[in-house]
Amino acid sequence: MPHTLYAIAFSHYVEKARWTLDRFGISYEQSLLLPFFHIPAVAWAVRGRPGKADKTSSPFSTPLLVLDDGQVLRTSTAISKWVDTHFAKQAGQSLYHSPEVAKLEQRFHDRLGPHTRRMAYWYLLPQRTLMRDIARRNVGAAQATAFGASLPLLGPVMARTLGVNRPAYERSCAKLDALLDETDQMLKGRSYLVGDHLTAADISLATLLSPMLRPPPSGRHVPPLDTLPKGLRAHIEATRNRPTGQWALERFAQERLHTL
Ligand SMILES: N[C@@H](CCC(=O)N[C@@H](CS)C(=O)NCC(=O)O)C(=O)O
Repeated sequence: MPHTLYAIAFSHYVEKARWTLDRFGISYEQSLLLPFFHIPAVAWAVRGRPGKADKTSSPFSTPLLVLDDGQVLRTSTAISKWVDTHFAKQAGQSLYHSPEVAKLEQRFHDRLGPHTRRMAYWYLLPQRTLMRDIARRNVGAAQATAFGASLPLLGPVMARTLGVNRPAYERSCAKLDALLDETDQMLKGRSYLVGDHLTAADISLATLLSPMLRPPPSGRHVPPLDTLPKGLRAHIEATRNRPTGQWALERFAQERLHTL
């Protein structure tokens, strides 16, 4: 059995895990899923023994990697640490060469990922045709059709679960702005957040920012910029014009695309 990555197909946390795996040429199969449809798939994969909820996700969250020996890695950070121990260190490219890296990774996990996700869903959830198209291009036909048909029901549940409402959206915009002020400063004159090669901190920042950046598509289908709602496009353009946005696009171009 190959390693299997359970993945909400367009999740930025999943993309974080995929980047670390792909960087070291680790092969795996993917079970590509949509929100809600991931729950039975993950429950089956962990044989009914879900993990723990954290600040940003439920006990059934993805990414989840089932290794070829049956071991289960339940979070993007656990996957990244496993890649570090078994592959990156040997290659002299440790993903965690300083304690600062893990601190930054946690900070982006808690303070960046949930906000870019909420901002994206604020614009996308009301666009049912676009949501159905994203589903159709990311997973198999049966799942996409079932998701599309359930969207009038699932959309509001997703909005409630993820706190997608105007006041929370506005708070997320302000939090993203404040975080980018910090990272713009941190990245001044640097190619990497810590040290002189790519670490888990860089991968976290670039991927968890990606809903507001729309880098070239890597492991998933992301709609072309001109098909996105105007407000979302404006956020993307603003992020791309910031030093952190330019840095992240450069990281995707130089250190992600060739790993695909
Ligand atoms: N702590 C998790 C967060 C992952 C996360 O938030 N995943 C979302 C997709 S963007 C998810 O699977 N949500 C569904 C759920 O929580 O059940 C990690 O870093 O692996």
